[in-house]
Amino acid sequence: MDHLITNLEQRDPEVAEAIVNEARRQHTHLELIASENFVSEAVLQAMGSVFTNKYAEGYPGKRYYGGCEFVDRVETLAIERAKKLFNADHANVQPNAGSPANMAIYLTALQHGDKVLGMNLSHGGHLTHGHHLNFSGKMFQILAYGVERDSETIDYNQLRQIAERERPKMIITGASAYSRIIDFKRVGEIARSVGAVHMADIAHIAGMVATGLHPSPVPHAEFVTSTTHKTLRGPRGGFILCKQSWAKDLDRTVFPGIQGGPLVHMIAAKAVCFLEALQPEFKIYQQQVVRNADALARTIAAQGFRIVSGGTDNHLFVVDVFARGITGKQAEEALDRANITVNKNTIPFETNPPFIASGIRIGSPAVTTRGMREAEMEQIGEWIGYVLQEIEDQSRQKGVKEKVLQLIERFPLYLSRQRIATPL
Ligand code: DSN
Repeated sequence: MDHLITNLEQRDPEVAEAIVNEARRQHTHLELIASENFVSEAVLQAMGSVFTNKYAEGYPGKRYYGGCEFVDRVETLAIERAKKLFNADHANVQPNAGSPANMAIYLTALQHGDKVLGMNLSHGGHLTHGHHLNFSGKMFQILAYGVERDSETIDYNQLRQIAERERPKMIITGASAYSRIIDFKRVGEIARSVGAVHMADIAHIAGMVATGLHPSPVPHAEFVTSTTHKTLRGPRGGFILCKQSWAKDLDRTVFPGIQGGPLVHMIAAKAVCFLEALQPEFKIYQQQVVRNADALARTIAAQGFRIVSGGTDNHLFVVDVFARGITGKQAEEALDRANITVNKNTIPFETNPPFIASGIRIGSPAVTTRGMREAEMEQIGEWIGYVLQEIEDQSRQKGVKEKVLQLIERFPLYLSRQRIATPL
C-alpha cells in the first residue's frame, strides 16, 4: 500500500506517520482478535474513493439528491451480491455498523418496552442483544438464555422454557464469543411456536455462513444482521437481510428512521467484499480459518489450558486462563508484550469483573488471511502456552516476541519490506 500514502505524506506527515506505524504494527504482530481481519487493497481503494463526497439519502432509483446515478449502480451491486451470497429475499447495505443494523430490526419489529430474549453477554452474547447499559437494554425488557454449565453449549431447553413462559416479541440468536454451531432452525421453530420474531446476528460467522461451513439462519429467521469486517473480510460496516414481507418497513427504519446520508464509499467497499466472498477461493479461505482455529485450540489445550466448551467449530474459542490462576487481563497484557494480540473475555458463569475477566478470546481469521496454516498455528499455540505458564517471566515474552518477528517475515502484509524497515 506504499503508493496509497505517498500523497498523504506530503500533505499531513503526522497522520501519514500514524497510518504507516499502524500498518507496521499490523505487520509485526500476530493478530488473534477474533473480530478482526485484513482487507484486500481493492477494498481499501473503494473505501478511499470519491464516493465519500456524495450525499445520497434514499435508495437506488429513489434519492433525495441529484447526481446519484453511480451511487445507484454501486448500491445495487452491493444489494444484489449480498442477496446472492446469502440466498436472501432482500438486503439493506446501508447500516454503518452492526449496532445500527441491530437497532433497525428492533425499531422495525418491536414497540418500546417489549420483551426480547437474547443470549447472556458473559455466555458469549453481544452488548446490543440487551445489555443494561446499551440502548437495547434500556428500551426493551430483556430476558437472557445462556449455556449449560457442563457442556458450555447453548441450553436450547432453557431457551424454550423462557420463551414459552415469557412469550417474548423477539428471540435473538448469534454471539460474539461462542465457538459452537448455532442451531438456527431449532430457535426458529421455538420462535414461531410462541409467536416471536427470530433475528439472527451473524456478525462473527458471516464468512462461514456465506460459504456453507455454518448452517444459514436465512431460512429460519425473519431478519439476519451482520457486519462486513470480521470473517467476511470487508470494510467496517453492517448490513441486513430479511424476508420480503419486512423489506419496506425495514428500509424505512434504516433511512430515515436511524441514519441520514449513507456512507457510499463504504457501500462501494461492501460491494467489493461481497464479490470477493462469492469467489471459490473465499470458501477455501474459510475452510482454513476453521482448521486453523481448531489446530490452535488443540495446541493450547495440550499444554494444560481449559478451552470453553472443549473446542471450536468455527473461527474462535475462549481459553479459561483463570483455571490456571491468571486473569484474562494479565494474559492479554503478557501476550501483548510478546507481539501476540488477543482480547480478555468473560467466560460462562464468570466470577471476575468484565474488565478483568477469566478468559481470553482467540480467533484465526486475520492470521489465516496472511497465509498461515496448521503448522504455524501449532507453533503459535506453543508460544501462547509458554508465555501463559509463567506469566511474570518477561524473558519468555521477549523470547517469543523475537520468534514472532522471525515468523511474520514469511507473511508480508500491506507494506513493502523497504517501508517496514524505514521509519518516517
Ligand atoms: N466488538 C466486536 C467483537 O470483538 O466481537 C463485537 O461488536
